[in-house]
Amino acid sequence: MYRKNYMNSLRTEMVATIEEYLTPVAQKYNYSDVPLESTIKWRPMVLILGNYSSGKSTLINEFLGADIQAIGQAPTDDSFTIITYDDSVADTENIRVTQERDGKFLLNDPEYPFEILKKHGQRFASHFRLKKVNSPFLSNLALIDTPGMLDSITERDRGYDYQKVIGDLAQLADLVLVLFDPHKAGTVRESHTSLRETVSTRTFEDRVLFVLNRIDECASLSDLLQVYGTLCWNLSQITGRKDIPAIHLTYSSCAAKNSNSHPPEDQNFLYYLENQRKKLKTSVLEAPRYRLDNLASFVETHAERLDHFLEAILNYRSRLRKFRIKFGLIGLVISLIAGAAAIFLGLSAGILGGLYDPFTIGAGGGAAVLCMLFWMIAPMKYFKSAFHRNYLKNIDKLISLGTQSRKDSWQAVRDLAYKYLKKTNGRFPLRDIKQEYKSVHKIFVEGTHEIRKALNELSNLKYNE
Ligand SMILES: Nc1nc2c(ncn2[C@@H]2O[C@H](COP(=O)(O)OP(=O)(O)OP(=O)(O)O)[C@@H](O)[C@H]2O)c(=O)[nH]1
Ligand SMILES: [Mg+2]
Repeated sequence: MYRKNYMNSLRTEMVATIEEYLTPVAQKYNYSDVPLESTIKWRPMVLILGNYSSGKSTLINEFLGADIQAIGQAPTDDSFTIITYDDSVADTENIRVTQERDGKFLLNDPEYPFEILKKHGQRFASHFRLKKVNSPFLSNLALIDTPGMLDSITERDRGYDYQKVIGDLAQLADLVLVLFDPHKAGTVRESHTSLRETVSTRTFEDRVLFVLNRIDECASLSDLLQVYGTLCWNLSQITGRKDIPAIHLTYSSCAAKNSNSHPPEDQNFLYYLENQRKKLKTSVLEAPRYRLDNLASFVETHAERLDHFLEAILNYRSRLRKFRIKFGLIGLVISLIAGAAAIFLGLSAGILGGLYDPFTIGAGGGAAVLCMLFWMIAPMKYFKSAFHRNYLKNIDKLISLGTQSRKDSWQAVRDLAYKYLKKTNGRFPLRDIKQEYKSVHKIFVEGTHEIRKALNELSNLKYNE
């Protein structure tokens, strides 16, 4: 209970930090169209991907404790279904769908974080829906059932970009389950690529769980080992890594009873793997904890990017100031020389009386002032616009790119900085930006440190504490 409360208050605090410090800056500079917190303030989500008929819906029904999703041998379900808790129904015995909503509603309701999926169009909207279910399993998380992956030729007929939808959903999700079955243990290259692109490398290992499902369909242990070997090989090819990710080996004992034709003595190995299904369920129930990690990296990533954006803009101004001082001094020296030259010429032409004559001093001073005014109007303006063009062309010079992390985050806001400087022509309210930089920088440096400390404390608490 203590752990749960601790997690909830940590979550609320992080969302409040984003809302108060990051979103106003993000929206002001067009870093994000929607409030940053809108994608993460809803409940933790678990995305379930896999080939068609790999057992996604069966697994979900098992978690929920009722037949909520349709199952079948052929590609059965071509919809993305958000399955969430209905806390308005007190009864948790007779588990059922208590409410259904269609895609149009879901994509437009600000209560849900799915507005970013609107861009996938009408066809996608008609394949997107929400089910509310009164299963206690859902009390702290939501599940997303997805249409099975097909081969890439058939994928093209869906009428929307399946890979991109998966990518966007993976970005919203706190945990992603990728299911394989023994018959198709290596045909998810494309989906894996889109996962790799969207799930940040920092959290990929923790957030993506691979599951080899339906293992009861392996005729014997050696058959299973062969399938497992093929899957490991394919995954290492896809991920480009030598180490093999952990793979849960599971099956549905209920579905197995109805379908299995293998002699039981050849399938003794199943006995040793029975606990894997339970372990998988425990990992899924840990989604709220993953949400905290996810939130922490969310704060870190966006604070870092906004920090670098503002840093670049401020650097532009401080360099412009130095440039102005330098060229002002040059102008002053030239003006003084011009004044002295005017005195010298006047004296030698006999127009002026003597060196200490007030008229002589006035004429020299006047010439210097005129020269300075001219300098400020014409050459200075020209050099300033050359300065501006130069920095727009070499915008990377505005920030030091010493580490890979700085390079990555700068890459994400480089265009934004370019557009902002171009639009404002280098004229912007400095005091406001300094203030914004101060608060974003504080979150970036101290806030993220505090969050990590709290997460470490949390990991020291026992699961049922
Ligand atoms: N033997 C066996 N059969 C299973 C297992 N899990 C699911 N099945 C069966 O496999 C078939 C497909 O299961 P689904 O749960 O519909 O698979 P899905 O991944 O949701 O499929 P799509 O929605 O079409 O992508 C059904 O007939 C299930 O009964 C399992 O662990 N073992
Ligand atoms: Mg299904």
